[in-house]
Amino acid sequence: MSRTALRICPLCEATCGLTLTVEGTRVTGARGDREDVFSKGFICPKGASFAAVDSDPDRLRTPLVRRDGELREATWEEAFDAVAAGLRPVVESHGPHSVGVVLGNPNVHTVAGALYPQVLLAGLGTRSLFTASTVDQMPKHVSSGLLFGDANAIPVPDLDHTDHLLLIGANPLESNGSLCTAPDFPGKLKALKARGGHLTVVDPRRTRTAKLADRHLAIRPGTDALLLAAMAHTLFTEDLVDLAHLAPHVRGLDELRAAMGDFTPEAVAEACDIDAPVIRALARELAAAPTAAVYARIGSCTVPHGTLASWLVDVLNVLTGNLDRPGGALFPQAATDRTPRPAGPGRGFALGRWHSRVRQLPEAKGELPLSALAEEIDTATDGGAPVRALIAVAANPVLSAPDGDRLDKALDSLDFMVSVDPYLNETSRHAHVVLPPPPPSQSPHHDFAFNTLAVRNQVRYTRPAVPLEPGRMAESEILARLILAATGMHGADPATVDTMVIDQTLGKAVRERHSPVYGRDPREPAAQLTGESGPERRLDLMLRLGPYGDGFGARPGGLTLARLLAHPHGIDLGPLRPRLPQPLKTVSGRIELLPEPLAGDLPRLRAALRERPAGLVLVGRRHLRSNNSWMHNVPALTGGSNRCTLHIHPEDAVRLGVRDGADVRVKGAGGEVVAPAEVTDAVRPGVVSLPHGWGHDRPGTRLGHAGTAPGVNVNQLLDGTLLDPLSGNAVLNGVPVQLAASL
Ligand SMILES: Nc1nc2c(c(=O)[nH]1)N[C@H]1C(S)=C(S)[C@@H](COP(=O)(O)OP(=O)(O)OC[C@H]3O[C@@H](n4cnc5c(=O)[nH]c(N)nc54)[C@H](O)[C@@H]3O)O[C@H]1N2
Ligand SMILES: Nc1nc2c(c(=O)[nH]1)N[C@H]1C(S)=C(S)[C@@H](COP(=O)(O)OP(=O)(O)OC[C@H]3O[C@@H](n4cnc5c(=O)[nH]c(N)nc54)[C@H](O)[C@@H]3O)O[C@H]1N2
Ligand code: SF4
Ligand SMILES: [Mo]
Repeated sequence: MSRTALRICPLCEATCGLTLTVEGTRVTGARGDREDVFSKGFICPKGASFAAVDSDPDRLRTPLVRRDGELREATWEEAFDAVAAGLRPVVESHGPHSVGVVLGNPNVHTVAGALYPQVLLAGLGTRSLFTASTVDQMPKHVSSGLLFGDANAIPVPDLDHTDHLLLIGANPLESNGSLCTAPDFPGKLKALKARGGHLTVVDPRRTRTAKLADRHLAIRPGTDALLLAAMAHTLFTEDLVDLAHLAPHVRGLDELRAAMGDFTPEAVAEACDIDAPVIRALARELAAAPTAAVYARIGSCTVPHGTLASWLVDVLNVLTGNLDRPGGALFPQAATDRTPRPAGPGRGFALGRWHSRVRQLPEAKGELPLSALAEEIDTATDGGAPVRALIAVAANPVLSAPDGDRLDKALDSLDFMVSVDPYLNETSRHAHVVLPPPPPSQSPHHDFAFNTLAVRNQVRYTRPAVPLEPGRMAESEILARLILAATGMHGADPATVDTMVIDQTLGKAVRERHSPVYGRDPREPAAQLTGESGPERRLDLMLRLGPYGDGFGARPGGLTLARLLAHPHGIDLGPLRPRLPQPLKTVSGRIELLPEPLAGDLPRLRAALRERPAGLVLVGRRHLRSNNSWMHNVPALTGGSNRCTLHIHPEDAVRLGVRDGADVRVKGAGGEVVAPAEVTDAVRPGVVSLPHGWGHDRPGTRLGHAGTAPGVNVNQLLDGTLLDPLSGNAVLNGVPVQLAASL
């Protein structure tokens, strides 16, 4: 007997609703849920392969504990005993900063990843936090922190309504979108064109997204900040600046005008390899469009001027009056956002409140650069203890961060390491304890993170599609028990973690004037909470205190978990709406157009006006049927065009004697790799491209299929020294490399 069950897809940021086919306790198929209020039936090949991803036989079923040097199957009790015995002595002898925490990308795709890591960090008190954000979007957080006073206030392009989209360093036809949650991003771009809108794509590669564009500019990698500065310059000199409704909320316009002075289109043209008249045209088109949005993603972030580029994106949205207006770029309002406080000055955003031990790199948003993880383990200094123990949750930095070989050795030298991961892979193979979460079909789903980045306000929640298999433990319980084991409360009831968070949240809310529970006894709303589990009660709490919530009776008819459960396909909360000045938390209460740290970084950008790469530079790429490092073990998603090849332009191939299909040796500062060449004019001359997340040939992993076509680890070409200085983000694109034919 088969049945169907709803499940939001966790495999990328688009958050499509799936209808799963379930036979007994196994998911056997997936199709798009046509009634989903947001995705309306859209699905991509990854979502369609949900069953294969979910039932991969290499997923671990039981915890592994290292005994006599070998990882062996163990009970949960043995595993958590080993975690407590491994972590506590390190904390007690070397202090909390000697325990590192590494959080990977899938944490933003799970309920557990949204609800527990912050509790772990607060309980441990460690400053040694490293996440995938510093190989990804940290520059955007820093620019938002400085501009708006809130690192998480990220404007999202109003894809459904805009007349003009300038899309930079993103390839949503493969990635399905990022920091812009939009099921069927491809369809939305086609609809933009069908309604007479205009799409410009800036990318050194002629991607599938670029092929859709009215205009594609194959920029030289790493120079987007120059291009954007020259566009701002043009708006100023041609008197095209029109703040419109934003005028009362903006500070620093004259200072910004002066700071852009040197960045004339002529001055940047050669560095960007884009003609000055084209740059002027881009600026004029942006200003002339009835509504427009500038949107930039990973190709603009993972570069030497990532924070400046991220800042200039929003500067252009402000200068053209497109920030916070329909059709422009707006701040979403998610159902689990905190109760909006009244508009007014805030505390602002601080950078560099502490520094890494070895290279003295500044923290950003409480994090140290992932590129510094290896040295924080393997290098002794006078300034405190190195990282001696590591907690890795959903992270594979051996492949996703620079110089995996060095990290490999560093991880091997740790006193203790625990990985919460479904796979024994390149990173978790170093752990002393591996705690495997259940597959997604056995986990609940709600997009805490992505609803704050969605092109339409909506809320959806799906309970596990099938019950937990015997012997499995929910990831929320795994993380709650891990928190207890790490903080000296090993063996306590994991439910106490949720109760503690609920008590703290309500205890604070009853003292906040703008809270719907202001002045009430916290025990009274606590008693109203519903839900079958701790995480569900916490979701109920957030929904009820949130902007659409029932305020525990203060706003009858408002959102509650019970109401959400009564709408299995979700609840639509309407299009993005203007929200300023409420989201601003700068000290001035306004948008700071030229914050001091960014002004301080401009001399480096001025110097870049004269820089030209001497040889080839490397950029990355994604494939629709991939997801970072962890989906190469599913046969349905590999093969065909999803291969780890080096894209090289025909002119460069001829010049260097590289033949299509032949192996090429690629050298970078951190090492070398050998990959087959794929000669294609989809990359511009002077640029080669390798995808990331490959290199599945290390011993001691359990990834049967991935090992059959392992590919190479592109991040071995990096040595971890190239960073965007303000955000600590790794430079992964526009990296100098040398090629040689391989013998
Ligand atoms: N050269 C280059 N490098 C890059 C990038 C690039 O563009 N170019 N992109 C960067 C970006 S954007 C990112 S986000 C990072 C990603 O870097 P990471 O987060 O380190 O890597 P992922 O491959 O996403 O996988 C993380 C781990 O999560 C595990 N996992 C999967 N599902 C779950 C789950 O439900 N629970 C738990 N606990 N674990 C799970 C997987 O098995 C895997 O071990 O890589 C970065 N690295
Ligand atoms: N299929 C698939 N989907 C994914 C992922 C995946 O691995 N596979 N990963 C997910 C994750 S974690 C993330 S963060 C998102 C990322 O989502 P996107 O940002 O859309 O990622 P990419 O597809 O890598 O597109 C980045 C583009 O930037 C270009 N580029 C490189 N350097 C430069 C530069 O200097 N300037 C400009 N203008 N462009 C440049 C590259 O050629 C590439 O086409 O995708 C998510 N979705
Ligand atoms: S686009 Fe993303 S969320 Fe939608 S089905 Fe594909 S992988 Fe899943
Ligand atoms: Mo990412």
